[in-house]
Amino acid sequence: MLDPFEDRDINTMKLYHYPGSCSTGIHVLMAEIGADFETEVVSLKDGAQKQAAFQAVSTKGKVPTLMRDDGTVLTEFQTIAFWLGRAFPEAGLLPDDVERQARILEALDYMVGTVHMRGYTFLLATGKFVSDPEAQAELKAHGAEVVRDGLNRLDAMLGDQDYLFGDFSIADGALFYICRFAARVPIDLPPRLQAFLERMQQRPAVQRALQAEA
Ligand SMILES: N[C@@H](CCC(=O)N[C@@H](CS)C(=O)NCC(=O)O)C(=O)O
Repeated sequence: MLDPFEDRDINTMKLYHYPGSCSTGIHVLMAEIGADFETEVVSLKDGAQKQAAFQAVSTKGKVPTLMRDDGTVLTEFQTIAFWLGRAFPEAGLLPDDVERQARILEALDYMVGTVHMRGYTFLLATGKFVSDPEAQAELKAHGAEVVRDGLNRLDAMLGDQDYLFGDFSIADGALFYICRFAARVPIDLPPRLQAFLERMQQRPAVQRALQAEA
């Protein structure tokens, strides 16, 4: 088996990602934290997630995947975001208060587990699930409905705030990629989410992450 720890300084975190995918949300959070980290692109379009080199890191074959500075690996967007928030408290991306933490995790789960997995995935990767054209059309319609409903709910949650929970938090990493995915459908973002997307793109850390992905 290939050794993912070989030839690297295991004191540096490493984000396995694919530009423009959901892993951009974690990339942005890591840039905001400002800690040292390396990145490695897992080329999803070439099937690298299923190949031995990345399977040696995570048999789930998904990005984002984070190898931490002790060499242990974390998967799942919400878990990585929560760990980053707790492990780097000085960055202020996750408030201490348990009620606020619960609400942030609730929003993260909704964005990743529902809007992404049951919305965008059914809409944009329909062929992974069904081959019959009629069933595909039904699944796409279902995915589109979940995405539209999700964007409207998130727009209402954001309201007149700059970020989903007032101050910038780990939830905004997920909202950022959820908003970016809309252009792929394409679906117009509700106005407050469009303004959020533009606000995010003005943040220096977000610009650094996007430049690194370009
Ligand atoms: N539940 C995982 C899902 C992540 C996920 O679906 N990532 C996509 C990119 S947006 C992926 O790696 N797809 C590769 C594949 O399914 O083969 C999470 O929350 O991190």
